[in-house]
Amino acid sequence: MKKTIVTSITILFVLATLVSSTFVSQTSASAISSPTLDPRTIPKYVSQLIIPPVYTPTLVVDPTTGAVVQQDYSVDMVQFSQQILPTGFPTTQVWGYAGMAYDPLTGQQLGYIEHSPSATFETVRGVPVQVTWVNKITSPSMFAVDPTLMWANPNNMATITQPFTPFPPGYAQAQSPVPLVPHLHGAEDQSTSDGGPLAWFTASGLHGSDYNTYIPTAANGAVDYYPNAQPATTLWYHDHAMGMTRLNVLSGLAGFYIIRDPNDPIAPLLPSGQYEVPLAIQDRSFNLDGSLWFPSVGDNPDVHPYWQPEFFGNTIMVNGVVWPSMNVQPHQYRFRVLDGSNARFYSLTLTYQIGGQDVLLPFTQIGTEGGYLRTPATMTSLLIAPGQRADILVDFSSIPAGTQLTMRNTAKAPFPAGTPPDPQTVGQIMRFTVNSGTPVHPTPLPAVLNNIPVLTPNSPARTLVLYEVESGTGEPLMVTLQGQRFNAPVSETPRVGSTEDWIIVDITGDAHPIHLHLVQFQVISRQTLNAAKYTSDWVALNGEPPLDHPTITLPIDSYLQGKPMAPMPNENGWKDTVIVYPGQVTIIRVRFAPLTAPSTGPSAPTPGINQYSFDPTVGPGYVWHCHIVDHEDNEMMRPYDVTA
Ligand SMILES: [Cu+2]
Repeated sequence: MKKTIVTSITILFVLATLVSSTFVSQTSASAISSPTLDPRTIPKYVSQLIIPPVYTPTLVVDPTTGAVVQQDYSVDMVQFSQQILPTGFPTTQVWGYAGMAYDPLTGQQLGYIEHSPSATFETVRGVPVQVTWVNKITSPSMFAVDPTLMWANPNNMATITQPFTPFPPGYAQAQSPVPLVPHLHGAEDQSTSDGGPLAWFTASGLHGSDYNTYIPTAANGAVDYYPNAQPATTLWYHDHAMGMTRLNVLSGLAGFYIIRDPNDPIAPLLPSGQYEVPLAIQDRSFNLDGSLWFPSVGDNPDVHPYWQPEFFGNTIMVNGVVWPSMNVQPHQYRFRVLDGSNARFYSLTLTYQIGGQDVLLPFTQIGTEGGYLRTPATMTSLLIAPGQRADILVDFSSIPAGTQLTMRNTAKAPFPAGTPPDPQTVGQIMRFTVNSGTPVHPTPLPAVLNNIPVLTPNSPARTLVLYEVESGTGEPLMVTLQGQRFNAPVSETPRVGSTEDWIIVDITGDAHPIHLHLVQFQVISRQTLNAAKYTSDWVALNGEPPLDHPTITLPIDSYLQGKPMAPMPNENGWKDTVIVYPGQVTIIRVRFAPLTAPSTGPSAPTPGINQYSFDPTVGPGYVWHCHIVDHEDNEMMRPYDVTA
């Protein structure tokens, strides 16, 4: 049976190849401008969910006490094939991180594991981590590198001019070698280990201007040091190379990084072991041969031959498997949810049927990007944006055995005003089936999970504008922060120890998940503003972006409408990525000090005093950016420097 399926798919693939090559010779754009595998032909819930393995560290032990003082890892970036589509469909060539790993449930050593999303780092608060990252990608980029963007450009290729070359083949000088740089998203780390966009390195040993290595290593690698002093949470690691992040992450370069705290009073109350599962949700599109599809014709092909403002896949993948199924016990589960997609937001629900009626299963969010929420938030729908994590508890203990629950998505793309998801495809994420067994009901949680301190600004606020530059036909040409290009002089130079309000004004048409490196921050408020008037006055003051002068601030006060809105209940914690809505002002409070610093008293951080275990003013500095990686790749990222 299986063999028959393989054969017929192979025949289909051969036919499709013939058809598509015929098209390529005639109209290359139409043949490659849509994926060839219809997602409605992919059976759902036939593959079991895969739980990523865990990297095996080399433990550095204090010879006197025997205590583990550091965890060392060696992780490669490699290309391999993976069964992402259901059995019987072709495998998919992907990139991923690879290293020695073990099965988290059995503890069994699995050897050298290649998977995407890749193995998880299981780390301990207070035990620093050192990773030797090695770029072993010797094949060209799978997708069209757009050399008209500001990008890594390892070959220093000259500016390209029209007529642009269609992809494939694209520009050989841009496709290879592939610059990569792993970034640990959400980490408190020195900028020399932060994996900034210009710290890339290639398999052939070429380096970006910010390339840095904590200790000497091979030229195709870099060693990063993560102090791991911050509270227990779910971080993730992914590629961050300049102007190529959307391609490298889509290729598969992402994974979880979990920090656990042995003194965490909440963790013992939570589901663990087989009941604790990371879920990386990513959208993808496929060709009939199983290969990943990515657009290679730009929205404004006269300016950017390949760049599109957002990639939305037509298929949902969880932990590297399309539309997986998971059998669960009648027990509470802890899911660490990551939106690892390029641009797709998700509004997630859990539905099942009682008497032919759809019923929503409520669940509880206990944590966000920086750790536990102040108080648990019970909800029936979770909104999550690219880059964000949500730690949720789902109780299956009162659901009858045999019940099937579907995790669905209702978020429009682009968010919030785009197209509703097709209920038959990207409107579905995964399925849970409740096994029979003795139900185990959950342990009640305390009312307060985390004493999130109240921060008080001790430095001036910054007003920061999100501005999209459009062509005459209204198509985006670039998306900017403050109307500035990435390589304009650094304008954000917060002092170490300061607490600042960042007043983020979104005068684009879309929501943007804004992420700051180094810090976790607090969401203070959102408020509507008269965006049309603010935009016209801002442009009258500054001119049309991209600007060639420092941005002149236009105060928001006279444009505000209505009342400020409090953060959502699931935003009452430390966050590193915040959804900024169009036509709104979103205020976040950012403290350039360790998460563990007190908020009051003589030890509270003050401007100019560094409380980190490292010096954040040393090195190439940090970035803040939109985590729609397609935006980040086209100017929606700016450097920022922490200053003494
Ligand atoms: Cu954006």
